[in-house]
Amino acid sequence: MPSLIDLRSDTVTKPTAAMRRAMADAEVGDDVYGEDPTVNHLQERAAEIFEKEAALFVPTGSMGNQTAVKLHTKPGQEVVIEERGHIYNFEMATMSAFSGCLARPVKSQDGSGILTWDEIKGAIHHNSAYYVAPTGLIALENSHNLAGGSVLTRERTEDICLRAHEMNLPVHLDGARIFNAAVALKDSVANLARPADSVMFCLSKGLGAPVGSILLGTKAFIDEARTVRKILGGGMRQAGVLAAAGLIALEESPKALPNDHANAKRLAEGVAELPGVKIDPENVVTNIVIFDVADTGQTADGICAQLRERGVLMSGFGAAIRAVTHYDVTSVNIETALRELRSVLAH
Ligand code: TLP
Repeated sequence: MPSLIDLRSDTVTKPTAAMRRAMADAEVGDDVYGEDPTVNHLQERAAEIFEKEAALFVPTGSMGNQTAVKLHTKPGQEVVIEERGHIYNFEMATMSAFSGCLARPVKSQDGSGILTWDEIKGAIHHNSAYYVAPTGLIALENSHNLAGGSVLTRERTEDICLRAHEMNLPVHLDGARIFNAAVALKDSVANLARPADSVMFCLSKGLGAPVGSILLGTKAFIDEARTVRKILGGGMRQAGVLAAAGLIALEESPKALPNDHANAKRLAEGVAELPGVKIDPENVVTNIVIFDVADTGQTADGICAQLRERGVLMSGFGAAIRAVTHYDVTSVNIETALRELRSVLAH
């Protein structure tokens, strides 16, 4: 039986041979004492690449994001976020349970998931009546997962952050896939991250590490983030075995992302030709392909179940299906996935 073509997420990648070797050979120490040399090296390299003062290795993107929410806000405040944002939709209700905050979701009027300052401004409560919950944080996402991997340019990020800072509001950037955004925009992750007060990126998505994310910010912010990470149970001891794979992901994997983007584009173009499917391949600029199947006469979950029997995995999200490319997916796999999808939709 040929192996499955797994397009559910870029989180499914298996560590490369080089990552496994590095993990086996990693020098380690107790990271709760700050003594793991490989973790320290990873954090220093990440801070250098992003041109931020300091970085912290965290087990998951969710922990990195929620640590930032905790540090930027006070209980009773609101977090302004695009309505499909991950921090709001897919991190449980952690911003309320852990930070005592309420999400203030905002719809991006052009459907791109990329908010303008005017859209954000309309949702901000600043010097409002005392009985209105004040805004504590603006949360951005680049690339925007549920909006089909759309990207936030450096200029838009700068504009939003500048105006937010004029109102004394911090901005956190969920950059789980910021390396994909940088490739699509032909810009650097440092430029995309610079205006934000804090940034989280994942080593375990398109970059292919088995585990881990990084939170970045000022030295004072990261010192406090270390305490919040411990509160959340994220002090990982000899985490150098994970950081070793993360270092390879950080240094080597960005080079391969253009290939993932080309595969996603090809998939989107093929999918757009199928009857009843709605997607504009022009909007697919990174590694995420989301297409609407409401008019196919079948449900997204039903289509995904049939695809699974044919060895192709995709995820149903309401009336849409998401497929994510990554380094374990080849261009031949994309053609096979398209063939199977075409056949499922013909029944
Ligand atoms: N996203 C996962 C699922 O949770 C949907 C995926 O398969 O795409 N920010 C963004 C933008 C993300 O897409 C994700 C994971 C996270 C944060 C959280 O990262 P983890 O899973 O490491 O907690």
